[in-house]
Amino acid sequence: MKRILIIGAGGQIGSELTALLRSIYGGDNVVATDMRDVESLAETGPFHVLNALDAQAYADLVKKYKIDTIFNLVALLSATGEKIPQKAWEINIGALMNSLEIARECGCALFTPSSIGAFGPSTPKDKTPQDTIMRPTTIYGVCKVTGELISDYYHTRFGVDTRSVRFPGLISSLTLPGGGTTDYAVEIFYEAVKTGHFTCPVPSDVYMDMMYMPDALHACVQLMEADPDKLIHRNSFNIASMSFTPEIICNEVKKLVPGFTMDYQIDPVKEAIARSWPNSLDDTCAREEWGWKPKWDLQSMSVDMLKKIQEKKAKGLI
Ligand code: AKB
Repeated sequence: MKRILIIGAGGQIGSELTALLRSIYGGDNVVATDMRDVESLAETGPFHVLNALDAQAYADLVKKYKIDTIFNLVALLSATGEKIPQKAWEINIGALMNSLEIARECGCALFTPSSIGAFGPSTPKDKTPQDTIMRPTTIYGVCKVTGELISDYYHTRFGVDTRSVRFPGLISSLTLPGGGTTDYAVEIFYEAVKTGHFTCPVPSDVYMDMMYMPDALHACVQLMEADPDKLIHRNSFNIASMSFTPEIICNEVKKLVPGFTMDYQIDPVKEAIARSWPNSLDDTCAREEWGWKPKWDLQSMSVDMLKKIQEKKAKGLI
């Protein structure tokens, strides 16, 4: 049975991944940590407040709980990163370097997500290949490419079991994302339920890859369970399930929420970032090397998102 530590467990991915990992490996075997005190994470297993930049406190927890697998989910996202680039580097790379060193010292496997943000304007835009040009123009992307390279280095140089996927924009009804370029694809559902209207910060024609959270969580578990002998790549795998523009998702929401309207107030930073990212990824390597196969598409995801957010509204939670 794995003994898992999650850093950044209070975020969009972590809050749901913690629950899933605890359901698979048992509550006591999954230690959740976050910068902030997140009461709900303490209800089903151990929880500690941890600043992942504090290497000593981080290593102490790994040793105390005899951890063998770390999920490093600490990150400032793309749009926030452009406001405070030095801080973004300090946090994103600081947490990663501590994770790599602790994984090396303590013999842990390490999962660190990369992103479609690792690509840039000179990357082939459609069906972006697994191995291709990576010259991102955001600090977030620079951190992600650095993360991929240094994680592969730790694997080949020190034998650390590092693994990663390039996440697209993640859509979920549980925890809101914050500071990302793809956040609009979550916000649209909340606004559709709350007010019937959404003002979109990303231009109508920009394609980006997106994924429903259950598929993203499944990818984390499946990759960390994959047979290492079958992995040709490690850091990091393209994974994909749906790609759409704001106009396309607006039309999907309109089908499900009669009277829904959307207009645009373009955020120039988000527009520049979105236009620098791929339209869609080729995920053949992930499919072949560890059996990646998404379950959700735009239509099924939209139906489920709206149902869950409507339930939240009925309970007075939003
Ligand atoms: C962001 O928009 O910054 C993230 C990402 C695609 O990595 N959601």
